Amino acid sequence: MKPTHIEHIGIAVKNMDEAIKYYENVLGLTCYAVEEVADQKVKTAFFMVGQTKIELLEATSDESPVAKFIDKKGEGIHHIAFAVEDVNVSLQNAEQKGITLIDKQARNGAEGLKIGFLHPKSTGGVLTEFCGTK
Ligand code: CMX
Repeated sequence: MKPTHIEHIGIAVKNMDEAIKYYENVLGLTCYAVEEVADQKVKTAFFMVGQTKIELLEATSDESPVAKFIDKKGEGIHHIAFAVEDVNVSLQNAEQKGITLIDKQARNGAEGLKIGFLHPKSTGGVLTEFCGTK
């Protein structure tokens, strides 16, 4: 159950191209992938920092969770993703400990990984994601 590391930090942005410039030109990172995750109604861009990634998130629809988040709170840190061995096991463990799940079952995320979210109302206000290969 214990996460091995922070897999990525998700950051909600209004304009992906503009945001990429900051991470590349100011921080000196390299955007190694841009991918649309249709299931989540987002476009993503990834940067590697050590073994952790920065994931920029741009909404692809007004119904996207990221569009709603930016409307309410503005751009900024959207979620933290913990690397776990088995997303379904981690979701079940969290639920047994009284946490409200957004996803009862792992679903497909960016980079071919399985993902599952915990509701921020039961995690101290931090939208929390489990991320893993199974
Ligand atoms: N972090 C912290 N709190 C958040 C939040 C976030 N990212 N997103 C929403 N909330 C809070 C809202 O501020 C709101 O709080 P208040 O009631 O105090 O105002 C509450 O949660 C409900 O928010 P809402 O705007 O009414 O939105 P919904 O309930 O419709 O949805 C949530 C909220 C978290 C269930 C939804 O955003 C969700 O399912 N998120 C998981 C999926 C996701 O975010 N996908 C995009 C990233 C995908 C990827 O990384 O590949």
